[in-house]
Amino acid sequence: MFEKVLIANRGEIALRIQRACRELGVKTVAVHSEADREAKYVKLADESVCIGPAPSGQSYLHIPAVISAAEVTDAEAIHPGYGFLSENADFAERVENSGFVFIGPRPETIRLMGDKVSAKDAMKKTGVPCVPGSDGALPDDPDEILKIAKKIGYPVIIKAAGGGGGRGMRVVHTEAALLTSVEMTSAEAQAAFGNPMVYMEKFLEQPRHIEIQVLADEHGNAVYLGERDCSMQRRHQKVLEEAPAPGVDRKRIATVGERCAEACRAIGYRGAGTFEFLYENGEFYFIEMNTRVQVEHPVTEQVTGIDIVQAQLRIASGEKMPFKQKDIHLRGHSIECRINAEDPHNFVPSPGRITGFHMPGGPGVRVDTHAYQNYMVPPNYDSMIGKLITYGDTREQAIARMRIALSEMVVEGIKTNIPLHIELMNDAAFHAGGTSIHYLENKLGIVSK
Ligand code: MV4
Repeated sequence: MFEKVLIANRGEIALRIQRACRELGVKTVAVHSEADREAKYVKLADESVCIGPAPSGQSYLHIPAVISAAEVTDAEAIHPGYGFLSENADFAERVENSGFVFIGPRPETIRLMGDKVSAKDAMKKTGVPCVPGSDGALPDDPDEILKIAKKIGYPVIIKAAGGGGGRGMRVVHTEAALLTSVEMTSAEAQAAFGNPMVYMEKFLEQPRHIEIQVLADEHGNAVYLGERDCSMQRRHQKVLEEAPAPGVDRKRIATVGERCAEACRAIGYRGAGTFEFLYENGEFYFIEMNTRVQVEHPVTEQVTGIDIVQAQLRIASGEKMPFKQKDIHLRGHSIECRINAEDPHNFVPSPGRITGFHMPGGPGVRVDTHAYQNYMVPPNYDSMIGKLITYGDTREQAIARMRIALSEMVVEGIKTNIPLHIELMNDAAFHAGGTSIHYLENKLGIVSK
């Protein structure tokens, strides 16, 4: 195991990684911006380095500053967390070329999955079910494009190869609108990602967003840790996640999960990863792969008993995974509510000082947060200040515990989305389970795209 790991992130995930390191006897280096200087998790780390001013471009995204911090502190490995540099293949490459271990997949893998066309192509080849669509990027020939759409059938969706996570896409309902939509998506993709390549898929109207968590080591072992339902979202921001996905046939999960694990073996995947699927009418359709630890990883930890961040550290240090697929059993149900510093009605961020802070507890309650009484939520970053995670033998018990935990939770001085979560815990469709990706936006009265 490593002696010392640098955590190239901030907030709750920086603390989460720090805890995993500490349990493994690994020393930690926190890097922070000027805005995060006083944060408690920075003081809790064995060492800390200020890497720049508040704007992330000059701190958490500034590759030379992060690598210099690893050099001056003599860290052996760098954990990128999620967001920031976590899926930046150039960063992973520079980390390795500077003699450090990147806690994540090989840079080539990150690059392969960063290009959504090559990612889908690789997955299709290894037997992962994909959304019907164009074979790779769209050609230039307009007649060919029209032919591809006719074959798929309208509505179709045009997506940028360089996009992902909801950026750079356009739905097309008629042949008349197709070519201009392709042109516009391509032009926008060139401007936003420096890559004009676009591809086409059948547009699924009411899917759920279900993802499969995988772990793979450098010795050819790969397992899937079940699934998460992340359908409750607003403008591509997940609001609540749960595991397992309500009402999905376990045999289907096992089949798709095994395909994901097999794909990992086929491409020599290393570390933790997530296969994102759309799920409609009992079928799974791969859309993207995430090569990082995800915000919602705790619900999988709760139902599998596996510490995903520790697994990342062990895998990166070259260890063999201590479990096989037959050792992995899902038990009970877990729900995660993302707690954001924002107005619960209009979702405008609400940074500022937390004047009152009380966290819930009791059986099956987990709180992952870096916040505390008197903590100043900086305006410079994502508004998520923590995650409330409950576990129960059944979904009903996890919901009951969540309702109680939310009622106990006190965050004063700033606005939070706790009232929205309380409302969701009392929502009939949420109770029934299996709502589509459009449910929350429709409930909130936003016309979904
Ligand atoms: C789709 C889709 C419907 N059909 N692809 C949005 C985020 C990106 N990861 C993929 N996205 C979608 N791709 C096809 N063929 C609908 C979405 C989508 C979505 C997906 C997951 C979670 C939330 C979403 C919200 C709107 C649209």
